[in-house]
Amino acid sequence: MSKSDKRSKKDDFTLALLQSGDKLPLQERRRFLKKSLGMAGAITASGLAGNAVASSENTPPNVPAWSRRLGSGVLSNPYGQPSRYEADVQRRTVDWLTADRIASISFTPLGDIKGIITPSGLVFERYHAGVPEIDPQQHHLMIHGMVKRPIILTMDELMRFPSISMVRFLECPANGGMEWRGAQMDRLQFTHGMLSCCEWTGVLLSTLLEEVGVEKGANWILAEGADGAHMSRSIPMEKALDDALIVFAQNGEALRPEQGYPVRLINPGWEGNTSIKWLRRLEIGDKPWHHREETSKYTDLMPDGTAREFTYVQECNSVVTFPCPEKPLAQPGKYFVEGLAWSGRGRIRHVDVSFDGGVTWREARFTSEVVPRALTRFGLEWDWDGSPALIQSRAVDDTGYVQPTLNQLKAVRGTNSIYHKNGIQTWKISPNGTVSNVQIS
Ligand SMILES: Nc1nc2c(c(=O)[nH]1)N[C@H]1C(S)=C(S)[C@@H](COP(=O)(O)O)O[C@H]1N2
Ligand SMILES: [Mo]
Repeated sequence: MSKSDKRSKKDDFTLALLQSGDKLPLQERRRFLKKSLGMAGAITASGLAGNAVASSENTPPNVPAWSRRLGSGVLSNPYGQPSRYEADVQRRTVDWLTADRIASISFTPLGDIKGIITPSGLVFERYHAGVPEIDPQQHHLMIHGMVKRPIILTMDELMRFPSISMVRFLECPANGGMEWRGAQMDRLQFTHGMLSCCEWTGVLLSTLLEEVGVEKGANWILAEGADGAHMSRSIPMEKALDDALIVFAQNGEALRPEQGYPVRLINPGWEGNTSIKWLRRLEIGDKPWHHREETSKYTDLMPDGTAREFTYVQECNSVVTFPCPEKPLAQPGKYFVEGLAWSGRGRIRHVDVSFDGGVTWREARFTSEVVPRALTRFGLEWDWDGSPALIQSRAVDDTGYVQPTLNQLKAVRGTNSIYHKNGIQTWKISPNGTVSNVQIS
């Protein structure tokens, strides 16, 4: 039997469509419409009730305009870009948050992202003195202090060490920090978008420490950036010997300038500010440095007036990404509610979702791989009857830590903090399907 004989009736029909070049003859069209009406029942059952297709020249069974002409050729876009119809999927900033864009933050559009990898161009950006333009030929990484063989590495030399890749989230501890005293952001992008998850490639810091030979009593490492802010953080040796990574690539390509090109530190699961970008210097010492970025900033003011220092780990957190303020519900019916969960301590073990503000809970299922210290996607079916709802998610990690309610968190932390707000998020669904950011007491 030849290949063409194997072709099914359906293929013939498709072929007819392609060859007809224009509208179908009336008879064919009726036959097609009958078929699609037959399908309507199935569509309803899957929750797409009432999806009225506006008919146009490009609506099936017509052959759309773009099938009747040739497309653009290879290399019309040597570095691929998203479709222009996706132009709304972009990083955004909140102007009142910062005085100017040199020391500012832009947010990841979490509501638009699929899967668990954040495309490089959508990774939130945070910097204290703008993005330096660094020629990798002129950039070096110096490792010195309490070591036997201090070195100054070129980027080529760095890349000759054995490298590894890992998918890990990166979160600024200020994520959600504008809402300790009440809800005020009107998009998921702004309530939780200081968060991304990439595949990072680089050399384990432990590999480089072996190369330089750490002296006895050396327990801390200062990481310093080459940007105008000289962003510097003290990293305990334990983390350096565990999974700290000296990263030169992200999602399969060189780091983006915004993310620290040509080299940065990634401390998986730890507050983003410790993951020093444009890394130029690692100093090995016997005590922490108590630098500006770990005293005046990135400490947590507690209710008793003391401040917590070195609060590195990003605790277990989660958020519903659909529905969300920028993705409202069109009408009552069946939906697949989705969200993201993550924990700086390891894997996500369990996620529950509530539709009544935390009175009752239903177990969600994972819809992505469950990778330690990475974003984990979850989802569950929901039949919305059109009545008001309060949607929440609550994650548990593999240490058994349960994501707290906002009130539980405030009972311990008060409301003077900026950082490390991992309380349960509430979205309020109104009968007209709009979604708003609320806090419930
Ligand atoms: N050199 C340097 N490193 C830096 C910063 C900076 O301003 N300068 N910002 C830090 C902060 S506060 C965060 S949250 C992360 C953000 O990383 P990203 O911009 O790749 O998302 O980088 C960290 N590393
Ligand atoms: Mo940050």
